[in-house]
Amino acid sequence: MSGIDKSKEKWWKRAVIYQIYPRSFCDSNGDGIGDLKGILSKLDYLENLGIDAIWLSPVCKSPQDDNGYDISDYQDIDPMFGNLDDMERLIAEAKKHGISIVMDLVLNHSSDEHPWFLEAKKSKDNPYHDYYVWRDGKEGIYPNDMRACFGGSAWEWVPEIGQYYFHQFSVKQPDLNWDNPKVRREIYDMINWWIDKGVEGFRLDVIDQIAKEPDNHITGNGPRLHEFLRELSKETFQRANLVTVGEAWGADTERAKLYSDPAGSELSMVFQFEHICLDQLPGQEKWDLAPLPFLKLKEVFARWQKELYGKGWNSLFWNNHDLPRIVSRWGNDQKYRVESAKMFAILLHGLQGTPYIYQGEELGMTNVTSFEIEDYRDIETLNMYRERLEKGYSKEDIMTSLHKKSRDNARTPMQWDASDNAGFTTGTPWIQVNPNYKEINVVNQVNDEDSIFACYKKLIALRKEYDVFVDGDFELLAPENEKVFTYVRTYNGEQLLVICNFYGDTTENPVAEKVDSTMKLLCSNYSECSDSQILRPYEARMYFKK
Ligand code: TEU
Ligand code: CA
Repeated sequence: MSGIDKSKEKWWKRAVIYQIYPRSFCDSNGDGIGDLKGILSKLDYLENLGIDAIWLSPVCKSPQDDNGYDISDYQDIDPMFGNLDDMERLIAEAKKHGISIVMDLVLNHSSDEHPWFLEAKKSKDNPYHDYYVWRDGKEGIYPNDMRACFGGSAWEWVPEIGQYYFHQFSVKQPDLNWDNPKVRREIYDMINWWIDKGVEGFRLDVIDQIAKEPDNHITGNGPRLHEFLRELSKETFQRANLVTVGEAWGADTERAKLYSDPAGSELSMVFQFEHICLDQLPGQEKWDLAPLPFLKLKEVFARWQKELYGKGWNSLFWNNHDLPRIVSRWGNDQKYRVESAKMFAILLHGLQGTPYIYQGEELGMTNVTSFEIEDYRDIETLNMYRERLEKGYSKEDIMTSLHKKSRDNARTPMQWDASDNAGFTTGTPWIQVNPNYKEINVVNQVNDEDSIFACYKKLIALRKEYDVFVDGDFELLAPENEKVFTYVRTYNGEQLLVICNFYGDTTENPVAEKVDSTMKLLCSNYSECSDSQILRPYEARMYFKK
């Protein structure tokens, strides 16, 4: 059992959350797509790992244009994943394992197949018309030059009514109009319905984009954003002791303090991306590959740790379903895969905030470099491929970017064992399994004390054991050191010292003098740690003293 008393206020400060991408986790019926019954069959695995909650990527009814981030019925389950009974069973069974279900709320947009939109596009005076964002215009002359996130114009022409609708993502994801109080009321009722079903938290998809003002070219951080969030929270989340996390690409520390204000007026915590975007140069796209500025990475983490201390709450993550795998991205997924995967875990789990583990991260799953363009499924990837070819990029260049940054790197099936298709399905998987599954899988790791899995399990348990993980302050050590990420946290006489060699060569330990015999080694990624002067490739150590 997770060991967290969830009746306590702010229980999520001590929690570790595990993200499941349902279509890639476990398939129970051989149709090649993961489903709710599949998740149900893996609750023992998750309880053994020790996590406290599952963030479930969307399972509601959806045409699956963006793998469920395009919802056509917020109060039903997509048949591909099961039905409402399965969902209720999952909520109840997970609870017995000490695991809360955190649903993914996609509130910025719906599917164009949602009944609201089907009505809205019938006529300008349809009662649902104002549920979406429309502008008059002429075919071929867009209201303005705004671009959609997955390529093309953000405006789509509907000839029947002579208007354009606004979509920040794909054409099949029309933006909801939050300025309309009826839309907000519908959303609150829907959320309360899920709370009544026993859901214990919500992740809010692109929540910083709901208060858009296309006439002013505003997408993120619109003027009414925090007004909407406070109302949303008051009408729904504040009824129950939930965990709520807002995905906010555009949040800085000042905004994060609003989102996660300790008084609880908006959300529990913010999920922001400043650290993870550092290998993208200003004004460029993520596909334009750039090296990671390591000193900047340390500065960014340190700033968030310091600024939010006592004033807000952050999420801690390296991975999710939109990001490439961290061992492949900033670590070494060959010779030092195990060492570097553990280093990332130790570095992150010593920080203040709520850690998120994305499925397979606890095994050190890697990017998939064997994919040809035909193997990809993600709408963002496929659209970008077409656009860049048209712009004259070489196929080779594009494939290099995809192997490094495609969202499908995170979406290959979970690797359970060495049997066909990694034990994910008995059928044909909707997306191919990473060919390295015979080596990297659950069965190989779950009973091995030296595995990446074991390292994650230990780190999760430590967060429950020592208060310094939750409440300790933060000081970055050796900020100018080009190889080592090291910091110390202190709370009530407890001290936590973390030292990580971020690179694949041996380096001097810049804080060797801080390690003395009074310090207990809580966690590390090499079995023998007697020499405190030298750090081996990707060596990471976590020390504690009281
Ligand atoms: O992601 C928000 C988002 O901005 C991403 O699409 C991001 O731009 C992209 O992944 C970077 O490459 C959320 C969901 O997490 C994502 O899966 C959805 O596609 C998107 O919203 C639309 O709902
Ligand atoms: Ca299935």
